[in-house]
Amino acid sequence: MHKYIGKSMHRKEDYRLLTGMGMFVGDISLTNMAEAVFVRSPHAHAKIVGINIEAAKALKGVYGIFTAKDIEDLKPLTQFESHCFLPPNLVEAISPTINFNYEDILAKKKVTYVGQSVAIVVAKNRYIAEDAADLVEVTYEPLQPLVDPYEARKEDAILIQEHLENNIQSHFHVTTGNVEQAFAEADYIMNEKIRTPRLGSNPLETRGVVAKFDTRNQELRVWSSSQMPYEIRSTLAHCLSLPDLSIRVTAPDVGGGFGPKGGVHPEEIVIPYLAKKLQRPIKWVEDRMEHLTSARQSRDQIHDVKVSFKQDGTITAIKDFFVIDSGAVNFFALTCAYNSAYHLRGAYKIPNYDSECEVILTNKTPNVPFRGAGRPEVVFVMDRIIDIVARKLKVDPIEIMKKNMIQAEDMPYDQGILVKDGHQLIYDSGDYPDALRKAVDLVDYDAFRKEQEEKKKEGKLVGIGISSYVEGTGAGPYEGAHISIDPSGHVTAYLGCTPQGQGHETVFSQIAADGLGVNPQNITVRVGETTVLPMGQGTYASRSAVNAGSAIYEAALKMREKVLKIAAHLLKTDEDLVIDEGKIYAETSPEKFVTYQDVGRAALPAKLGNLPAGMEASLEVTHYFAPPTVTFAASIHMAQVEVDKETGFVDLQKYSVVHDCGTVINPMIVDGQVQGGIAQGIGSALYEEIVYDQTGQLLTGTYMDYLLPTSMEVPTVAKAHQEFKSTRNRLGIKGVGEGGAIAPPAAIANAIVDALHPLEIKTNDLPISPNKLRTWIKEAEAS
Ligand code: MCN
Repeated sequence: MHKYIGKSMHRKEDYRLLTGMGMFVGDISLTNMAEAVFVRSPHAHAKIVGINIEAAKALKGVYGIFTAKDIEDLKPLTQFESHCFLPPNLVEAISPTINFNYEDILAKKKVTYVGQSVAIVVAKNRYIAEDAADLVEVTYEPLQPLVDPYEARKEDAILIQEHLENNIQSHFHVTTGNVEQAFAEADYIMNEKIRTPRLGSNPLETRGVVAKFDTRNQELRVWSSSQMPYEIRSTLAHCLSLPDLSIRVTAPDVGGGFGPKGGVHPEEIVIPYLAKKLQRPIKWVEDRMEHLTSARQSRDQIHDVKVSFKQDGTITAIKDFFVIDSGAVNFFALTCAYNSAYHLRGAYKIPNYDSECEVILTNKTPNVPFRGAGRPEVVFVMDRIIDIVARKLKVDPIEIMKKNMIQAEDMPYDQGILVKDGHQLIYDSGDYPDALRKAVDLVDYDAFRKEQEEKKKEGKLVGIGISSYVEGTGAGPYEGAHISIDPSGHVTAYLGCTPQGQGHETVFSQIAADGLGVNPQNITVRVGETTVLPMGQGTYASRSAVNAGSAIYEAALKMREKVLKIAAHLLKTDEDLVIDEGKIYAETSPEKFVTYQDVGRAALPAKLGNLPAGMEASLEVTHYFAPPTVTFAASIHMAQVEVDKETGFVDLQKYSVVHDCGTVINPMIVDGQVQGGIAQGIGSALYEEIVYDQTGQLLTGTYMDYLLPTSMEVPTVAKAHQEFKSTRNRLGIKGVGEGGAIAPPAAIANAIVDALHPLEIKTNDLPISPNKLRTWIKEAEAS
C-alpha cells in the first residue's frame, strides 16, 4: 500500500513558475555574451548563387557572420540514422524503404523550405545582429517548389534531396488476415478520403540556445529549451569531435515542447560550435514568427481507406493507403508513420487489416512528431469510419462501437502485427466496453438524445460524438535514475527525463518517497541535466512516468535495502524494520528509532561514519529501467456541440472523458494533462492549420492567421478514471501525456455530423472551419 502514489499533491514546481522565478533559456545572461540571429531562406526551393556579407560585416558590433563554407569542419548531423533503427523482425514484416536524408546545419548549395537557415550573424546584442542579418545579401536562383505530396511523389518530379532517386523518403506495408477475401464476402464496401492537416505545436516558450565554452575545464556548456538534452550532447560530441562527457547540456525550465522540441535542431549545433570557436558565450532565442516558420511542424496525413462491413455492423476489413507530407527532411524515419499504422484499429477487433504508407518530401518545413505522434490522425480515420458505418446502417454509433470492441476477457489481446520495437502488438490490460459504459453514464446519453429531440423542435441543432483510442505508451529503450542521500539525510534524485510542464519534480518525488519511506518534501528531483546520470533519453512518447517512474522506484528500493541494513546496525537489532516519514524502527519498539540523517552520517567513509563491517561508504544508487515493450493506455472521449447551420459556427458545449493510464501517480496532474491535451485536440478539430501557397510560401506566419483555441473555446472536461494496471512495469503505470490530444478531432467531427442529422454531411477534412462546414452543408442540401 502506497502513501504518496495516488495522491493529488500540489506541484512543487508551481511556486517558482507562477511567481516568475522559473529559469528559462531567455533568462540566462552570461558575461561577454553575444547574441545570434539567423538569416533564413525566403524561398521554398532555390539554388544559392552567392552570399555577400560585406555590408553586414562592416556594421559596428558584429563579431562574425558565418555561412556553410565557414563551418565545414562540423560533421553532418547523424541524428536521423539513430531514429532509423528498426529491429530485423519488423524489417522482415513491413519491408520498409528508408532513404537517408539530412538537413545542412546551414544551407550549402540550395534551400529546400522557407525559413531554412542560410547564415548566422553573431553580434554584441540582438539589435545589431538583427540589423546585420538584414544586410546579408543572398542571391538565389528559384527552382520549382513542390508543395503537393501527390505531385512530389511523381516519377518525373524535381528532386528535393538531390542524392535520392525520388521524393518518396520512406515506404512500408503492414498486413494481417486476408483483406481481399473479406472484401469479397462483405455486405457493404465503402471508400473514404480522410485528412488531418499540418499543425504547429505552439509552445508558450519558443526555442532557444545559450552556449559557452569553459576553457578552464575544457567543457562545452549548453542550455537549450529541449525535450532531449542527452541527444543534443551525443550529437554535439559527434559533430564537434568531442568526448560526450566534456559536454554538459541543461534543459532549464522549458515552457512547453509537445514533440517538436525533441530531437536535435541545426541551431543547437551551430550555436555551441561558434561559442567554442569565438571563445565567447552566445545566445539565440527564436522569435515567434521564426518559430511559426522554421520550428518543425507536424501531422499532415491523407488516408485513402477502403472498409468492408456486414449488415449487423461488424467491420470485417480495412485497407488503408496513406501519405505523410514530411516537408523537406524527414528526421524521424517511421516514427509517426508506423505509429499510425499500428494504432489505427485502436479498441476494435478488425481481423483483416492492410496498411501502406509513403512518407513524401515536399518544400515545406520538416515534419516531426507532435503530441500523439501519428495517433490523432488514425483515430480520426477509425472513428469517422465507425460513424459512417453507423449512419449507413441507420443505428446509433455506440452500437457499432460495441459490436466491434475488444472485450475485457480478450485481454491480453494480440492485434496480429508488430510494434515498432519489434514486439508483438499485444494490449496488456484494459476494459474498453466498460469505459464506453462509463462514458455513456457520464454524459447521460439517453437523456441527451431526448434533449436533442426537444432542442430540434426549438430550431437548435445539438449533437454528440464519440471517439476512443488505445495508445502504446512508455516507449523504451530505457530511462535512468540516480538517488543520493547526503549526511543531512536529504534525498536528491537525478533523472534522465526532461519535463516541459508535466510536473516531474512532484510525481517522481512521490514515487521515491514511497520507495524510501520518506516525505516527498525531503526529496529534491533534478531533471533536464546531463551531469550525474551519464545516460538518459528525455521526455516524449508519454514515456517518463513508465520509464523514469520505474527507474526511480527500483533505485529507491535498492537504496532502501542499504538504509535498512545501516539502521539495523545503528539500532543493534536483528528485527524487521519499518520506515515511515524518514524514521526507521522495529515495529515492536517504535520509540527507539534512527532517522535518515543518522543513516546519512553513518554512511560517511572511514572513522567519520558507522557502517556494518564490509559495507561500502556513501549512499548512492543508480538504476536503469528498460521496459519489455510499450504498455497500452486507453480512453473514450465524448463531445457535445451545437451547430449554427447559417454561419457554420460550432459551439463545443461539453466534453467528457473516461481514461485508463494504469496506476495513477498524481490524479491532479493526470487530469491536467488530459485537459491540456484536449485543448490541443480541440484546436486541431476546429481551428488550426498551417497553410502554404502553391509556391511554398507560408500563409499562416502569425497568430492572426494560425488560429489557436483560447480558454473560451475549451470547456472544463468531465473526467472518470479506470485503473487497469500495466503488466509491463512493477508499479502498473501507463502513460497519459499525449492522450488528451488524440481523440477530440474524431469526437467533435462526429458530434457535428450528429447535430446536422438527417442532413448527410461528411466531416473528413480538418479543421472543421465555419467556411468548410457551410460548404458541406450547402452541398448536402443540394444533393
Ligand atoms: N502521470 C501520472 N500517472 C500516470 C501517468 C502519468 O501521474 N499513470 C503523470 C506523470 O508523472 C507526468 C505526467 O503525468 O507528470 C505525464 O506523464 P507521461 O504520460 O509519462 O508523459 P511524459 O512525462 O513523458 O511527458 C511527455 C508527454 C508528451 S509526449 C507530450 S507531447 C506532452 C505531454 O507529455 N507535452 C507537454 N504533456 C505536456 N504537458 C505540458 N505542460 N507541456 C508539454 O510540452
